[in-house]
Amino acid sequence: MDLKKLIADLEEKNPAQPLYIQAAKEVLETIVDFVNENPKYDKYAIVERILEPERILQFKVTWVDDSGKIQVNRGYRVQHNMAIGPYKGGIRFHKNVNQDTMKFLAFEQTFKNSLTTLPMGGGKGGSDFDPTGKSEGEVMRFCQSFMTELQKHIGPETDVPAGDIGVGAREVGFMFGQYKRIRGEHVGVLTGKGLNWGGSLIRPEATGFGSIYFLQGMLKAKNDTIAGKRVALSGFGNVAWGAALKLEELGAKVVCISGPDGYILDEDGIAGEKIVYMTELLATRNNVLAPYATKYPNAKFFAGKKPWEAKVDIAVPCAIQNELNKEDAEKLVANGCQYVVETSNMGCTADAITFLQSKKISFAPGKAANAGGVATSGLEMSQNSMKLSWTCEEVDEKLKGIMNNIHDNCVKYGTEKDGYINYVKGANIAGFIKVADAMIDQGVAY
Ligand code: 2IT
Repeated sequence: MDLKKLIADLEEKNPAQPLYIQAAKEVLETIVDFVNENPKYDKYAIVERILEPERILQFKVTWVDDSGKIQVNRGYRVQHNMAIGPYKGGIRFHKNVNQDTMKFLAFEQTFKNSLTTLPMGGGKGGSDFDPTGKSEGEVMRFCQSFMTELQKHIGPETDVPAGDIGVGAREVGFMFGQYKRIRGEHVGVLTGKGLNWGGSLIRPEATGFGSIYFLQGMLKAKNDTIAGKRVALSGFGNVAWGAALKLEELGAKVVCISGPDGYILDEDGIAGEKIVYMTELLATRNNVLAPYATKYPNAKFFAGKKPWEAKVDIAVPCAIQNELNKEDAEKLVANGCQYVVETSNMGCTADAITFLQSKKISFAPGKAANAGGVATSGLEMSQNSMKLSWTCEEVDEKLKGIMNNIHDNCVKYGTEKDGYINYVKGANIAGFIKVADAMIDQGVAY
């Protein structure tokens, strides 16, 4: 493959889509040697084909707010790649959602889902609907209107959405209800469902748990252990919550969480009832973390700042893309941080990753570290198909096995001559192989 030409074409074909270009460029740069060693991929133009989403749906979502005013939003579903299974990926409700966001997330999802070893293709959806401060009725009417259109394009064997930023169990419930109302079918068309109606145990915790299981692999690879480590998380949503629970269980000390308004430094550790309080703050849907410092006066709140300036051993970005830039990475390294576990999708900028790798920091990319969420969605799909439910222990064991396997694959394809594990390269190559080989087997069909 001609890397220079592919990147030039990528930039020309996707004008004003910096996120998609960032995600795709990272993959191209890390798989180039592998692809050139295996000529079959060029013969079948796999790289050119994988760069093009199979389908991009954009639709209008109108709804009536509590004051009776008509609101208009945009809805999206990017069906990126179906080679190894039905499209699978979350739905994001966030004011910054646009086609670029959806494309980069769907692209990442294809590689991530491949890494899980479960039969799931890659997709992503969402809307620029901003849930902040919306009433329950408004959220329900929005979800119903959104699903009225989306249901034309999804199904348990074609495309199975789930939650993401701004979409939790409540929104999945509203969307599931509308799908069922229109189609008259109670099927596994969404994951992240409630336990009483087809959901899986451990799915709520899975993204955070999985990321910490992955971190355990990173520590083990360096003969290190988790107990007593100081950890900064960003965000205070579902992902940070799951990570905080697992970190507490394993004896690490979480000292930071963050919100759009700033970050909390709590030297007493964010554990126990404080993790429960995080979920209460999230449930207010005001998107502010400042009240934490009022409730726990020993904690300090730094308005408008990011947690990467705190002195920690481990940083776990759990919020949103490009939340950790080179300057942040420099501060972390200067303070002795040894591990960065990207748990948000593309949470670090490209130059932050380059910097961390140049300092031989152990860095895990989101598509490997956060794959536990979608992996457990895959397990939810399996349970739906069997019409059975597994216990917590069964799901958790499978999740652990999947995360260990992803770690092993990153080591297999990403270990460099000096022994440094380039997890970005390892994840991209391992994720690529399965999708690429399936595409070759299936002929020129996308
Ligand atoms: O980014 C992600 O992997 C998710 N939001 C979860 C997707 C899923 O289908 O469970």
